[in-house]
Amino acid sequence: IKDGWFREISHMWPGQAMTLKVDKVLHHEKSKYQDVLIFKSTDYGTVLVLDDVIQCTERDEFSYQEMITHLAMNSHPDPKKVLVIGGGDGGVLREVVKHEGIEEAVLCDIDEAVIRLSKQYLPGMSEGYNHPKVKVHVGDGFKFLDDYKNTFDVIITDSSDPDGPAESLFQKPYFQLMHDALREGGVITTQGSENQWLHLELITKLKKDCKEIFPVAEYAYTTIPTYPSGQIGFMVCCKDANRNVKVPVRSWTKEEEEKLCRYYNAEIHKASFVLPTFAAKALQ
Ligand code: AAT
Repeated sequence: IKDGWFREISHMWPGQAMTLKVDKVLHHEKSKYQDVLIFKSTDYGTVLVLDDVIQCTERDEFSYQEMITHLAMNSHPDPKKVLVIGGGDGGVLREVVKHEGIEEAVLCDIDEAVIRLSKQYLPGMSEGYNHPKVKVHVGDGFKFLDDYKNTFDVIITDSSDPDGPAESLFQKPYFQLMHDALREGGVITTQGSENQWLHLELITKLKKDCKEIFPVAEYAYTTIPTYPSGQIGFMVCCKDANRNVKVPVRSWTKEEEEKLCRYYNAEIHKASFVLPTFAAKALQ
């Protein structure tokens, strides 16, 4: 923070930086794994920052949390057991429990500080923790997954960027672990290493790795002002070769959609897989 502005400077997005005006710093600590900063911004509500990278702001988080969750959940005919890796703010859990058929939603985040501080400073996201079907585990997602085979219907990896404690969650062995932890017909979504403007090479490699493990592996994206270049991508993969994840297999009515979600709807589910020519070509 300099002169009342937070600047998100990182080698992961060379020569550019999102800048948010700070109203007040609410909390700052070094956890076991990362530097945790929470501040109140002038126009984006409360902001969570890990190792100098914006994780979420109250104003636009729903775009990311709804899309990463419902792209997976609505690509499964009847998800009962759901696993969230990362997602310590609780926002993805909040979205998962909107699906009434679920029997269990497990969250595994590496950092208890993110969970503790989100409960204190981000009530609109951490409300996800209050649901009776939610279970929380603090630990490394890679290690956690290794203990589960043939268990989950949906796995959502809401992780920080590849530079830091989440590095292993972007590599091929992790996708194999997720594949093996899924039951038949299972679906995953992951934070797809940022976006088309910045990381086309990384995304191309990620998609190729996924394709070698899952019969279905597609790239989708959403718009979000406070992530680098205003968008972020997802890998959406399925164990069932005959499933088309680009079209929801379940959907809410228009009225339900408007009540439950502010960004996601059945039309944007389909549209989020449509890529501009330069990106489509690279990912072919
Ligand atoms: N919900 C949107 C915010 C995130 S949160 C990313 C979470 O991943 C953090 O809570 C962090 O503690 C957790 N995490 C990091 N590494 C691991 C790991 N190895 N195992 C389990 N959890 C982990 C995503 C922000 C995207 C940023 C885009 N620039």
